[in-house]
Amino acid sequence: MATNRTFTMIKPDAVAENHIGGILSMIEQGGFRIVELQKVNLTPERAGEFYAVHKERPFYNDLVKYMSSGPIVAAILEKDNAVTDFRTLIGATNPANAEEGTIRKKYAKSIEANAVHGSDSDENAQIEGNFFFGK
Ligand code: YYY
Ligand code: MG
Repeated sequence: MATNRTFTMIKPDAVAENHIGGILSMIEQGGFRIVELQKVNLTPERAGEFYAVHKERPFYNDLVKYMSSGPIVAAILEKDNAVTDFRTLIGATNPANAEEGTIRKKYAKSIEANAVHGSDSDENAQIEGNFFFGK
């Protein structure tokens, strides 16, 4: 079951600029079913926990500040090959390298404010989904 699901967040800039609808539309057009959906604020503590894997990276503190700067939208998505196909749909981390037709190409403003998160493995998809939606 886990292999059919991934986890995403629409990040603070994209939410603030009224791109929730546009991004969810691209997700649905991409063949994903929205299984769970929630608009929520992350405290710096929660954002830090979510990105704990990047704790030692130079961008960590700024990332935590950014991710707790305003509401985000968290969602669990379903599709065959969800994790891989969703990483393809969102495009490269740095929007300068994101391909035409990807969510980040269209909506990302910078490597930090890059519009969306997408899980990088089935295991993390499950962990990250549970982080917001419980078991
Ligand atoms: O999985 P993905 O979001 O594409 O990138 P990660 O390498 O996991 O980094 C997580 C998050 O950190 C990224 O979406 C933006 C931010 N970030 C950054 O601000 N500066 C970097 N040089 C690398 C990543
Ligand atoms: Mg990542």
